[in-house]
Amino acid sequence: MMPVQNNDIADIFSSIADYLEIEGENPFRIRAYRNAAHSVSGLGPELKDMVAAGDDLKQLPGIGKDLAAKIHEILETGTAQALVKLQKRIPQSVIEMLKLPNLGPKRVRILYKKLNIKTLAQLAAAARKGRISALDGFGQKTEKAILEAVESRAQTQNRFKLATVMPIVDSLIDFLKQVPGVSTVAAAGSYRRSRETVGDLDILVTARKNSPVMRRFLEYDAIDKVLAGGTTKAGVILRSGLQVDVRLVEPASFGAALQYFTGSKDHNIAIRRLGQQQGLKINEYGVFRFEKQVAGRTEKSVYQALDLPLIPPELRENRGEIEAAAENRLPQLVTRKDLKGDLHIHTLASDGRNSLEEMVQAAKQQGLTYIAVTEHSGRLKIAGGLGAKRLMQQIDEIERLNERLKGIQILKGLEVEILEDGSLDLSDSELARLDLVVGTVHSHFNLSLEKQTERILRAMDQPYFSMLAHPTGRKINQRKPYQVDLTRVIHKAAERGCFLELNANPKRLDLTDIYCQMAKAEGVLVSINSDAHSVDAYNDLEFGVGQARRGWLEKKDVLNTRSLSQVRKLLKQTMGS
Ligand code: DGT
Ligand code: CA
Ligand code: CA
Repeated sequence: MMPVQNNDIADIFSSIADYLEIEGENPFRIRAYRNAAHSVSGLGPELKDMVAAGDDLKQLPGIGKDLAAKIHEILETGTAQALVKLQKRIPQSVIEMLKLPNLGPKRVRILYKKLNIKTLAQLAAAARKGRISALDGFGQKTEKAILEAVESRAQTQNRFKLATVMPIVDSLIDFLKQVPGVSTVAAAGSYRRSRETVGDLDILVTARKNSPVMRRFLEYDAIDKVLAGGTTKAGVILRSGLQVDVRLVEPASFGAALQYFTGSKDHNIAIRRLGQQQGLKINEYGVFRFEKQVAGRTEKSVYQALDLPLIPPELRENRGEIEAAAENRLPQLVTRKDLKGDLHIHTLASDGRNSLEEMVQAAKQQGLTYIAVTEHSGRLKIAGGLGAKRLMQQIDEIERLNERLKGIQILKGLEVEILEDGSLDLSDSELARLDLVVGTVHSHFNLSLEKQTERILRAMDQPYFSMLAHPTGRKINQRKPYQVDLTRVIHKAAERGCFLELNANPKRLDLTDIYCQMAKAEGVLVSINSDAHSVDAYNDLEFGVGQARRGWLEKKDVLNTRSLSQVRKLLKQTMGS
């Protein structure tokens, strides 16, 4: 279990308050949870450290005996039984409605209790029929706003971030593997292709004839609702809201099924057409010539039947991968092991949660040989940004620390604010002592395409500018990218010899696959950075690598696959020119 942070505890308390409010509980109890959430999230020290030191939590504002006990419970188990019980009573999809701009718990309660609305789809249907404006406290304006909000979210919001799905997949696969008679369990679909979001999960199973696997799947603990339960195919919705389809396939067809259900659909259509040209029929059961199965036990055999090498799942989008495979020029995609360093991390000095030494040791354990410390610059006050004075202190500290370090070195960096006019938050003479400058847009997201692009290009033209962090600022399902012409940004990076970040945080995954491909085509190196704010965030590098692979990037296309001395040399060219 990952260490529980104060924010996790605060989230659990606010969730409990939301659920209680939807249930129509006593307002005092609801307020107690809201106050506690507020108190915990504003607390300086971590509760886990306070508990370890034996502090009495009841001394904290808004925390009585009951809530103190719940904090202990959350620290020990990662959750509160009170919340688990509520989650069993009220579907997750009802809670989803709270995320709409016009709906708080009071209104969701009315919709749920009076109209029995449990999902966004039911909500939209009721709004279209005018049933919502007929309720007390909802006017026609609200009804229209709700409908618009549901519809604008419909396309993206019911997709789950890859990182959210990963632990769910791991637990489910573990569960299925335990069922007697099961031999193989594999995840297919967009999940296997490492798409940044997953619509539903597709799982394939092979098992002995009399295995109870399909029956046992329906008893899986995390299921909210069974949609269909057959002997070879079942579909359910988990309490998280994620739909899962499980298919039982014959071992002789496993490879064909894996190929088919991995998709993408466009890739499959192209593959099937190629088969037809060679007199082969390809479907989820196998590859057939005149009704005789000629391949399909393994996925490799399916591609082999077409005279193709196995195509990595991340490339299967029908974007030229089949032609590349036919001409034997598939890229050797970058892997996590290829990464030698991380060029964007934070520590306690700005808004990170671990000390510099902790971040260094954790990086070393991850097999990295260098990290660049890149705190926020002074202008970003909410993130404890560093002005020139504190930056110089940190530089001194890093230089001292580097002398003692073995097997890893720290590069001196800064995540510097790009100001509205494209200038940087610190002066050239202040930036000159650094090894790299990572430029970032954290403000004025709403500029026009032309203005935003000009602003960023001007920043890239500054004499000290190494890399553009999270180039579009988007947060998946949460914040749209700001308007920026990345084609021009990539041209500029090529011209200036600077770099683009692929931010590996699974909420960002910014650069996207298409622009990775474009950067590669222009010879611009991409740096896969964790943007870690804590020691466990280095694990996110894996998601960045997944996205890079979808963007056809090879080891040579990625800056931080280079050795420390090569990286130093490349970064030096971006400093003071
Ligand atoms: P998702 O779930 O929206 O994130 O995306 P996928 O790619 O997982 O799509 P899904 O779950 O609808 O279907 C899984 C795979 O099954 C898909 O990638 C390719 C295959 N597939 C589904 N429908 C069709 C179809 O009509 N034709 C072909 N050739 N393949 C299909
Ligand atoms: Ca799927
Ligand atoms: Ca599916």
